[in-house]
Amino acid sequence: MATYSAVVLVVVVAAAVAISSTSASSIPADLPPEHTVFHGKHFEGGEHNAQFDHDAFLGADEAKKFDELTPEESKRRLGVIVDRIDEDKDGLVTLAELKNWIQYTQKRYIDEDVNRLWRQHNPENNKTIPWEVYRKLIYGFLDDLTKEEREAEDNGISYSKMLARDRRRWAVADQDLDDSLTREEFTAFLHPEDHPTMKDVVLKETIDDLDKDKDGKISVDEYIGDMYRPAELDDPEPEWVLSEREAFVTHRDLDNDGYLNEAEVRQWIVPQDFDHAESEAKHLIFEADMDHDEQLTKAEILDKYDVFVGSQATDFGEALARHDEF
Ligand SMILES: [Ca+2]
Ligand SMILES: [Ca+2]
Ligand SMILES: [Ca+2]
Ligand SMILES: [Ca+2]
Repeated sequence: MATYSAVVLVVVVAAAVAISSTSASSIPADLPPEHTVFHGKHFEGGEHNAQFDHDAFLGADEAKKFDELTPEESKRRLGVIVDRIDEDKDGLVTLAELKNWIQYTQKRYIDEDVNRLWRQHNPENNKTIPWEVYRKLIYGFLDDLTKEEREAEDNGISYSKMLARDRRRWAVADQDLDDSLTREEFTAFLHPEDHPTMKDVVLKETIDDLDKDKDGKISVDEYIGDMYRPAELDDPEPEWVLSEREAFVTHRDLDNDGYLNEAEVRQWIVPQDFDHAESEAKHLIFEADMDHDEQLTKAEILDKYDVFVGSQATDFGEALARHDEF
């Protein structure tokens, strides 16, 4: 499990940033794309989240299309993709080939996402989008709300806070300080996870989200509260939560003062040498490599097609599992 926990760490940024989506009921559907584009947690409640792998392997848009397919059609298309991944056409998919593919799909996903939003926010295709244009488009409705409505909090998040957060992220993405974003700057704004210059602001956003009592440091309960909330107050904590508490003490709180400071959160969510695509490629090989030669044949991949892509069958399986609970 050691490799996976590293993936969870990076994804916690995404989960923390996406907190606003948990209060989505009262928020217009077209609110800030950057609060929703992040993918979900790789492991949630200790359960493996297959959707995370599908998104990494296909890109989120493409993964959605596969969810509509029959298992047969899903496998057929996966077969075509495997032939593309196998760059040297030797019939085996290596770690390097799989890693290249994952990087390619992620880049394609980000390009398409930015293209779509760029057109939407800038229909005349000007060189830049000024802050005021973006603010009016996304937060213009705030002008008609009362101060109380703007500051009403749902799970620690209010419209005012979302606006302030976007404003801060915008300012960091704006490299040439003209308060307008070029397409490149806008990409950093929407997808800060891949931009070294955006690391600090993502770190700040994560700490803001986790630090519920606003004392500037993350207690073990704040750390756990982001991943787990008991249904009833006195419910005993499941095993995985107890081991997360232990991980806090042994791996996260490096100076053993009982809290995570900024440096410790940074080390946790943006470790120096962490490679998302490589870690995901290793995970997929681990899941499908039946003969343990650390490469995948097409047969091995198609055999575990539900690990790589979705289909109606997976949804059907989930529906059945849910039905069993009742
Ligand atoms: Ca090959
Ligand atoms: Ca600019
Ligand atoms: Ca705190
Ligand atoms: Ca500490």
